[in-house]
Amino acid sequence: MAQAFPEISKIEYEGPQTKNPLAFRWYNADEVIEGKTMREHLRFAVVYWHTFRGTGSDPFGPGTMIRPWDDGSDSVENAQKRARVCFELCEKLGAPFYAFHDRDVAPEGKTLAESNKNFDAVAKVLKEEQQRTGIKLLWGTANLFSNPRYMLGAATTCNADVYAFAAAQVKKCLEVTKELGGENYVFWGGREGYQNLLNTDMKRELDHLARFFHMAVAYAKEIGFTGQFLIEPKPKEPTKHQYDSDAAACLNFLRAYDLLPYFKLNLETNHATLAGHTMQHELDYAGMQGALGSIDANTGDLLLGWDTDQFPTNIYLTTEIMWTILKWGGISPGGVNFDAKVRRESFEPIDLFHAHVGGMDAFARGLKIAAAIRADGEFDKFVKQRYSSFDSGIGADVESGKADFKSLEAYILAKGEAAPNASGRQEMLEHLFNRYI
Ligand code: XLS
Ligand code: NI
Ligand code: NI
Repeated sequence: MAQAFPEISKIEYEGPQTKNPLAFRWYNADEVIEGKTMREHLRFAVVYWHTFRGTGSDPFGPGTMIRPWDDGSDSVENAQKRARVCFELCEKLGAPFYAFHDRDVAPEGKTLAESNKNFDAVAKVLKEEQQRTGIKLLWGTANLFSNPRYMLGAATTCNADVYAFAAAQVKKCLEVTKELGGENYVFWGGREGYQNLLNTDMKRELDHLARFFHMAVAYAKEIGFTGQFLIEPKPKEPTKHQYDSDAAACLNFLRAYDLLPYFKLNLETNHATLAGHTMQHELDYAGMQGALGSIDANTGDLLLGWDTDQFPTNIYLTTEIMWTILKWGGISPGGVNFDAKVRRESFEPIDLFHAHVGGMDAFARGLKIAAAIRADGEFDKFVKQRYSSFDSGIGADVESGKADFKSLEAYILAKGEAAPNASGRQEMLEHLFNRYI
């Protein structure tokens, strides 16, 4: 097949001084940081849906993207051709992974059987290309939200037939993900949520969702799929109340339904923003519970209230993310997955390269800065000192469980007043952070 991007050769690391926009200034795949290469830390993945199926349409106008390799048809041949282009892009970027929904890679047929056949025909090409290039599948997922049958949800629908259809679709997607050696499998909530409690039995819907996940766990076991299951929180869009609203809500749901041992979280920056959290908050919350699985690397626009899925370029953001990921010991077998789209005005094929190179470099730089922050240890020292009243005496009694309300009361009665507080020094710390940037 002729190349889709003939004018672009493999993107190389040229160092911070380069003026070449299609070279890495920071992402040096083999460079070792804290004992691992950048490639191993970052595990970059290209997403199929935005990058190969995004048209640039918005509610006010049709698509704008120029994609010369795509004949715009829904044929299996066109889907297979597109699959090969995906690998050309990943290879030239040096991205070791990709991720897909079942319906992005292969056209949906008139029946489930036909859809499965189409999926197999494209999976065959994906497998060939994986073998040819060594590029791997970070995760697969089923699209349980685009087809109108899922208008009321999939695993939380009130229509048992739709529920069964969704189960069958996930079953097939698990099989294909296993066949392709996928290292994870993602559930993003799609239309699992509600618009109005007047027509919704929330308890019943959540019970059904939990049953669905238990069935997925059982089937994975049955077929020997050992990839990590991930849930991707998002608070709204498309429904007003998405059940998997944020890290805390997901972990509570998983714990309540005995699913915690089988799942971790795939956290996305733009979803954290919509939830009214920072990405760092979401990562730290998941990390402290041993549930930090993977990230969808993108960014929103604070002036727009929806999931704009832009490519991340903000060094503060990538530093905070990588700092927290390092803190909790990394994300493997997860990765840094660019769930991001070029904007509709960036319609040329080369924009796909500019977007990914910029995103990869921003994360590489964030990783380097985060490692420098950790090596100096100034923040750690400050935080440790801040809690030092719990290292000995009455504080240590609290942490060890020795203290109770009576002993704490006796302690304060004897002392008369608490020791004075120390300044939080936020401005000093923000200024210190800038020193590393
Ligand atoms: C949508 C989600 C979606 C998932 C995969 O907002 O980010 O793209 O990552 O289903
Ligand atoms: Ni996502
Ligand atoms: Ni998203």
